[in-house]
Amino acid sequence: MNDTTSHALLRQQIDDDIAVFTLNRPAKRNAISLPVVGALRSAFDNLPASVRVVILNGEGDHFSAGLDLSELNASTPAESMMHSHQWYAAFRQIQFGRVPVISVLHGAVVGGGLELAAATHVRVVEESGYFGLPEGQRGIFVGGGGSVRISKLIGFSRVAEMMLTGRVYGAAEGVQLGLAHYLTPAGEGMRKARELARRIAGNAPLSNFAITNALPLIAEQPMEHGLMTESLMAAITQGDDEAKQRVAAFLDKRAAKVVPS
Ligand code: 1HE
Repeated sequence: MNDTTSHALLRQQIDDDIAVFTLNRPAKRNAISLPVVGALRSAFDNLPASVRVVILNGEGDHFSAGLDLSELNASTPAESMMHSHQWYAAFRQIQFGRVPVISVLHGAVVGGGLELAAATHVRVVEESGYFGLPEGQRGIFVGGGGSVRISKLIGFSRVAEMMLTGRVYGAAEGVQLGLAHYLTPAGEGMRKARELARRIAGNAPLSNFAITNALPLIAEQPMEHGLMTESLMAAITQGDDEAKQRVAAFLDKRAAKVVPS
């Protein structure tokens, strides 16, 4: 199947087992409005069963300028809180959905754009990419899960420093810190993401699910709980027919060995 949907806000291209979702609001630097949040949620809620990996990128010169600041005018505290909860619901579908998500980052990856990137599992940044949290300058606070997710990536002290001083990290620095995993030259991010997506799609789906869904929960658990959860997840994945076939293939010398890259 090769299905391209030119949704106004989120373009969707589904090519068998890999879906490419593109934030498509370049005139506003892919600022994330509630309709964008809704489009993301709907796209991740309705992933076709054939899809094994999603790649998320942004149209134009920037991945995302973050929260659509025009939505902040005239909202009450209660409305603002519910606004955040709509982001949480959508980003939950990204982080804890059925399949791994790779983001391709370039240009501005700031505020809510960085919060969105932090909900993805593998992050590729092109050399034009830069990371910032200008909430302090705007007189607001993170509200898309960043204080939780970005703090888990780089530690709350660095998040605090970024927000307090408006410091912007370049692409290479972002990789060193753990904001992204791979650095590529300009225009090469999608090629790298597709290469990674092919590898991820080649894994057993149950292993991928355990990695994206169980691992972050285990990291939060007290040690003995974590070990128990791990052993349960290990038993479930190992009991799956696909695992048995893959292990047998290795023992019969029919499967690829681990090779240094
Ligand atoms: C926007 C937004 C936006 C651009 N909301 N409209 N995010 C920020 O504080 C980042 C604000 N944006 C910028 O700093 C710059 O726009 C960029 C560095 C990203 C890009 O600069 P540039 O020169 O390419 O574009 P521009 O001329 O600034 O913007 C083009 C248009 O996009 C312009 O609208 P126009 O109608 O005048 O053409 C901008 O107003 C519009 N635009 N960014 C609304 N963010 C869940 S809580 C999360 C909290 C946050 O994310 S705080 C961080 C918000």
